[in-house]
Amino acid sequence: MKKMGDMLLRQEPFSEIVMGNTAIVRAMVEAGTRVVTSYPGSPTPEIAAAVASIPKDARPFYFEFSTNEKVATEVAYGAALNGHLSTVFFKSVGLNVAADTFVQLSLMNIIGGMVVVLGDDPGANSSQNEQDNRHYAYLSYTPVLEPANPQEVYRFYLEAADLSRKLCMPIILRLTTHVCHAKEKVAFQGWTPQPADDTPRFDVANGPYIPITRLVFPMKARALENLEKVAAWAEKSRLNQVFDHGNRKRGVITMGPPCLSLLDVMRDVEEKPDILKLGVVYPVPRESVVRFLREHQEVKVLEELDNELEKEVKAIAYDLGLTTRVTGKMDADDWMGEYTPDKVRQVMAKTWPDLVPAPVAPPVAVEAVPDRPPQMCPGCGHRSAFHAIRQALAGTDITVADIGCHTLGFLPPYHMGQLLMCMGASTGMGSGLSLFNKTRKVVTFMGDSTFFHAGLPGIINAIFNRHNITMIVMENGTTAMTGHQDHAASGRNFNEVTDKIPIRRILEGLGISHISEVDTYQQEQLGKLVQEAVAVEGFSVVIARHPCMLKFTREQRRRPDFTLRQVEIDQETCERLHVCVSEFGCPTFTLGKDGSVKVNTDLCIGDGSCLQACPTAAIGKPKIVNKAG
Ligand SMILES: Cc1ncc(C[n+]2csc(CCOP(=O)(O)OP(=O)(O)O)c2C)c(N)n1
Repeated sequence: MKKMGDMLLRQEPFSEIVMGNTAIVRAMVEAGTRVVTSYPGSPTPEIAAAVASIPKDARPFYFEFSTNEKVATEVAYGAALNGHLSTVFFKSVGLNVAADTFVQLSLMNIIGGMVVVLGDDPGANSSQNEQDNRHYAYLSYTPVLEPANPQEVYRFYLEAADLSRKLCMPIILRLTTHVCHAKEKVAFQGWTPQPADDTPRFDVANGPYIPITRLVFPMKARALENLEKVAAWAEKSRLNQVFDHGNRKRGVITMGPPCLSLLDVMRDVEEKPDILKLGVVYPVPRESVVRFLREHQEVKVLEELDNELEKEVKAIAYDLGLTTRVTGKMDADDWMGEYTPDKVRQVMAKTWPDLVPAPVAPPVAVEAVPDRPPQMCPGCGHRSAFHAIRQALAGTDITVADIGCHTLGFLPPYHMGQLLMCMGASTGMGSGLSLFNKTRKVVTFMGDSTFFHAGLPGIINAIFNRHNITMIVMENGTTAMTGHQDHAASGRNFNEVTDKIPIRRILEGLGISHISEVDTYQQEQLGKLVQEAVAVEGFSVVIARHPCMLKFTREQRRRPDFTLRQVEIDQETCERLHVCVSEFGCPTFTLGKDGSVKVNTDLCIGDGSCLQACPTAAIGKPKIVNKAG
């Protein structure tokens, strides 16, 4: 990590193979960014990992993980009003949480400049939907730059920062999963550290900053004027690019990764269409589009997810009465998933079958890759919790999931969590499910990071409105699902020890009278506490606690005195009831064709949480094995 940190601060120009998520941090350094904020969410957490690789005292900017995306946006905005170039980054759905703040940003005179980095997720690789955040750009009058690869991530961030500073307005840098995680050799320019100006420059005279009543109108007018300035700049921007193949019959207007896939698909095509690749995707550079339309008889708009660009291009063609035939999604009917080369080949083959032959099935049948459903790690405290809670509940209860590793409780064999929405939604949904419901207990789950992120309003609502539900806080001390980022109850904050804000004390402070807590490995006790809690009329809480074992084991394995322990199954005692496989479900156990159960020694971490699951006590206590991790 130190090596990465050193690289990110190198002063001479250099080239290095890096991810998009790393390239952007170098750009932040070069641009003179002073404040960076975030809340973790894929595909962006590696940006924070790259930030963390620069030691705090050498880091030229302040970084924080805020409690959620809205707060992160507000912190970055506040800093920018003092004159500091700021950046906030988060995942696609993070913008839904940040939206109430975000949509006002373009109304404000953000004197320091502010770049909003979005990690959109076509393909829903790690999100609960595929939302196309270009829609937010339209509704908030915020320009969008969209890079296609790590080199462009670096370049586009520098442009976004510059533009944002000059026009004192927010700029969205829209990344997608592919761009965040792709690796390529990126050429970086040199960097000369500049002395920071820490004068707090906030001045009401730069405002208005209070968007109420009639003030809203001049502020909105400012946003619209800024958008026009960006549109004029976009016409000349080298972020837009024409690939002139001398084909005046057919052209493609595209952007980001779909453009790279298109170039790939067109490699062997003789009559390659011309390509207009937009880097400024909102506002669309109208003149450039008009020129391209006039030059071609047919234009295909190729874009991932929704058809924002297609609507723009068609509207321009219609307004000017152009006869160019424009096609897009409406013809190709392909609104889902990443535009990989295979996908783009399919789409293009529908539009121009004479140019791009439809993909043929591979000549040799390729064996399908076996399904690998997500699962909890060996030793995961959530597994012990779900195993115990499922047995403790009556079976008719309604169980409500929340977002996090514990969402996986919905999978067989636990079936704990029958509905899911978004972070922090479990308590509100559970409250609704408890209304007019005298017969089925409602049990909701929530992770500890989620508790602080968006959990509290629903909890306070349940207390205030006396909803009859039991909440189980799955406290593992970290934001596990997104890669172990700290949160307010972790006792650490971005690598530094800090005070915990204890969840129990918050709940007590809210006046909840029934709160119990237990380590989830104490499965019987946990089951009893859950039964007691659901018997309570009103809002009750069980804190089901166990440290994230993936994090714990990783840390242990780095210690020189680490010894690996593993469990063993006594085949004499084992009655082949298979509870460890079919009910406890630790992936460590594998079922042989002869019905015997074996321990997978590549997986077992010797936590011993499985011992309680075996009715015949055939699983022996974890023993030291002569193998270091
Ligand atoms: C609005 C939003 N922001 C971020 C994420 C990414 N994300 C998925 S799960 C999760 C939190 C997981 O932490 P926690 O609640 O502690 O549960 P754990 O994974 O530790 O069980 C986050 C931040 C998201 N899904 N939605």
